[in-house]
Amino acid sequence: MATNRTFTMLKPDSVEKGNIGPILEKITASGFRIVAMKLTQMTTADAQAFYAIHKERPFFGELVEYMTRGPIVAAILEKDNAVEDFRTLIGATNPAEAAEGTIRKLYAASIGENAVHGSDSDENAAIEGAFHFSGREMF
Ligand code: IDP
Ligand code: MG
Repeated sequence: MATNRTFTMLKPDSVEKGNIGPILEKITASGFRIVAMKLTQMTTADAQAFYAIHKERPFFGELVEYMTRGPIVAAILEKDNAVEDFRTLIGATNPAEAAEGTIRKLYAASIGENAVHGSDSDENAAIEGAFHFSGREMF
């Protein structure tokens, strides 16, 4: 995957609250092109693998429960400086600390249920995109 791409998930709380449309509107209005996208649901094994880096953290079990409780929207996004610009657009992990106008400030309930995922590096964007999509699903 090229380094001008990032990976996102609109997490189960965003889907439950009917926020898919408003969040996608904000993403595309911010200049991101949708390269791949689908509604899907992670299994427990999927979430444990996706978040393996956090497996020793005290919130790991809670995180896996949350991320598997309903469908998500997974997507690969393209823009110059995609990883960094998307992290800016979503805001801090804790919505209480997220900047005004960011997706987490607008749509997240708490540090645990924080509406969206954004890759933290080009390397992880490629790994995470490949976790959810085959080459035939990327445009
Ligand atoms: P990030 O999503 O902003 O990159 P990470 O530190 O990578 O944040 O954490 C991954 C996810 O784990 C967060 O998005 C959030 O859903 C959850 N999480 C992080 N910290 C906490 C916490 O202190 N309590 C509960 N859940 C947390
Ligand atoms: Mg992270």
